[in-house]
Amino acid sequence: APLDLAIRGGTVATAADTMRCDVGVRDGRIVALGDDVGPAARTIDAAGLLVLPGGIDSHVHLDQFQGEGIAMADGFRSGTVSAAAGGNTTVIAFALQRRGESLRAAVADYHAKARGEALVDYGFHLIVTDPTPGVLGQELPALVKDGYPSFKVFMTYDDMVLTDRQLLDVFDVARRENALVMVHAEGFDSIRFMADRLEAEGRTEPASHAASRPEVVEREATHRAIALAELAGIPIMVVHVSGREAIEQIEWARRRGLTVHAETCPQYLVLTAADLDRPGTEGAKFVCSPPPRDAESQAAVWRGLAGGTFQTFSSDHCPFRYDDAAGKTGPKARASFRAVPNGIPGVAARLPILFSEGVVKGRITLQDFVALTATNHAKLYGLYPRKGSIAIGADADIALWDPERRVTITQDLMHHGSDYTPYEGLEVTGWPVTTMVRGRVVFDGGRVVAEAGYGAFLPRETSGRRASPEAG
Ligand code: DUC
Ligand code: ZN
Ligand code: ZN
Ligand code: ZN
Repeated sequence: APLDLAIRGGTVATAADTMRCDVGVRDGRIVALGDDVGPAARTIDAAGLLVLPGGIDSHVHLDQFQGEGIAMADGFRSGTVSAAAGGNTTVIAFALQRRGESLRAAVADYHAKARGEALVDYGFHLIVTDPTPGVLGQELPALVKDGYPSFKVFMTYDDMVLTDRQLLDVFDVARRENALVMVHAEGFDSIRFMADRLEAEGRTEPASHAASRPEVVEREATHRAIALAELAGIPIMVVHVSGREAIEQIEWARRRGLTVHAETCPQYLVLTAADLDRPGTEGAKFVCSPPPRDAESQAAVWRGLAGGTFQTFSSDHCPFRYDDAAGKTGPKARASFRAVPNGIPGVAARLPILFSEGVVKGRITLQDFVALTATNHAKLYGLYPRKGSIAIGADADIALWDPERRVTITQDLMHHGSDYTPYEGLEVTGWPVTTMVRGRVVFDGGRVVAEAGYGAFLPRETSGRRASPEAG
């Protein structure tokens, strides 16, 4: 039978190779790769373009409960449109357990939020905030088997922080069930101590957000998370690693033979703490946790991306409206950095920033780029080999990428619900022109071309069948 689709004349890049070849698609899957894949009902001319595995962003927050009166700026519709606009074909969002709530109920809630809304495929990590005996003994083991083999835990925030004992109890479930734990490593008491002190000194401006959680706060928590994981006998994933000091802890753990995976994000490459110190309340546009650091830490993050310290590069897309952050949530938000919600949008900017600053500037290879933005996400989080590569049998999840297009990042190109982008004005080379999910073009030439709800939920596999990530 003829193919449904042939992508002809492009250059295919995977985590292992770059090759000139055509791609044949039938029933949503890649069924042929080669010089001549034969007749097809439809042809896309990819001359001059890279044919990349669609981006997998394994760290995005969509419609996640933030506390009374604070709304996230993207639900599953606008958030996945933004993802597709940025060349992504899969996102893994979070299902947040609220304290006192069953984890099962939380998962049902987030499915309801996503149903009929998503443009790209999606999965859920679980955020465990209340590890009761029922959660540890029944809910988590059952949910891992149902396709949620990864949990995030927090070492800070009033309504999320776990004690060391609770972390160990969750880690122990992960060990038994072969799940992967993602750790938010910043120390709760250290941050409160620093924030109280800054507030007492009248230092309530947005820049104090960064001052209240310096690198030592992240370094201490990273070290503690690694030690607890060693004690429990599990690998961990340290998410949103911001700079030199946390990297040193991760590299130290690796030298000890421990399996510590690490993720970093665009804000740690192109923003610094000085951005939080912009005039007025403008700095609130850059409030995320951990905060961006300094030029020395940016250089350390680049070394970690090129040298294999980091397996994944994610956006940590966590969108709010500046008008809300700076004003609408009331005088309190203006009155103190402590009231500004923590998070910035980035799902549409992630790939262009890493491609331009990394591949074009010669800091990482094209193969590193593909591993860091797609393949390793699929491998670590149980989606490989269906997702994350261009290979026979894989879903035809593809970003057609113009490696030479020069673009200035602006708010209107992001297609997200935030009313700003922290990357406004950044000039990049390389841009996604067409995004295809399971053989269907969903975003093309700056426009949505498939209906909301096309994106499907992806149950994921546990680490028993999880492939190892590419070395960097
Ligand atoms: N952690 C995240 O992963 N995202 C936003 C805020 C936070 O603390
Ligand atoms: Zn976090
Ligand atoms: Zn690893
Ligand atoms: Zn996050």
